[in-house]
Amino acid sequence: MAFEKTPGWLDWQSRPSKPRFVLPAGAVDAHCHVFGPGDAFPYAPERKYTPCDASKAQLFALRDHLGFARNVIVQATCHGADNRALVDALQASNGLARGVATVRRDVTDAQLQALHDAGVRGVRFNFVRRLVDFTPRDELAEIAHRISALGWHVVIYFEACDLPELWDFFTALPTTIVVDHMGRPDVSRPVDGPEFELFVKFMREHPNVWSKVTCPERLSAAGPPARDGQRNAYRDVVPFARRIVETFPDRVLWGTDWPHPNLKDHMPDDGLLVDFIPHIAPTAELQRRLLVDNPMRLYWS
Ligand code: 0GY
Repeated sequence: MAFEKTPGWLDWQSRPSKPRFVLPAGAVDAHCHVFGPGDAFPYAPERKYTPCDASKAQLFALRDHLGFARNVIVQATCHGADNRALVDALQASNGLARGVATVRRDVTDAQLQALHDAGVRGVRFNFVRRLVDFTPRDELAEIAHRISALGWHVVIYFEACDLPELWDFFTALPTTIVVDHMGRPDVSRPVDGPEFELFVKFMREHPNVWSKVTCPERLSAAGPPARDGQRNAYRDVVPFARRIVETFPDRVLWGTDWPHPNLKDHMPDDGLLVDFIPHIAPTAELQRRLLVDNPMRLYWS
């Protein structure tokens, strides 16, 4: 089936640079996606965007090019709760990929077990309105209780302004919780201002909450990097990510977010994104926890 991309869709860069930063052995790209290919794995009817294809082989080639050893592949909203592309990638990874799926209330125990056998270790609850339709909280709570029996966690994606309203729901979840992209802070606001303080409090008061310190290209208010200053890109995100890494070194994850859905201004060079890591995790010890120890504990133990 041929799919037409959303108008203005930016395709991922096919020739990313080689990072200067050498990743520690065993590093995990803990947030990335596969899209289709649509011919084999059709995009979901309820999707809010139609991406370019981004296959498992292309993801694994990027992994090797950047120097990662493993991937955590997160179900993207363009596939809805049809996890076939995700499962196909996990099964082709020789155990080098784990997954985060999307499921609905009607998922059977046998289907959950099959996802587990393929390498799924979490479900994603998405609260970003431009990406998904509303799902009743009682449905999500029910799913969380069912997947907790498998030892899985819940990945949550929300905008910073929605944290106050979602707080009680999140803090009642019975599993480890992993927040996508630091809860999407507005980085034009102060790092010690009320909005980000609330996120820090969320993590401080709830030891089951982890954060991905991901997506500087998505969060940066400074816009796309200048051609001649690329290695200084996204610096306005550094204080936010570094604060989370240094305050909660055992509960942070990092990922490329390849193939970077829904970016409007520019498509990042994944090599440059890897070069961002030492700015937010400045010591070898912090880098090892962020890139190896934490994801291995959450996804491979
Ligand atoms: C991301 C961010 C986005 C999209 C999705 O599943 C998705 O469609 O996660 C976004 O548009 O902000 O983490 O890939």
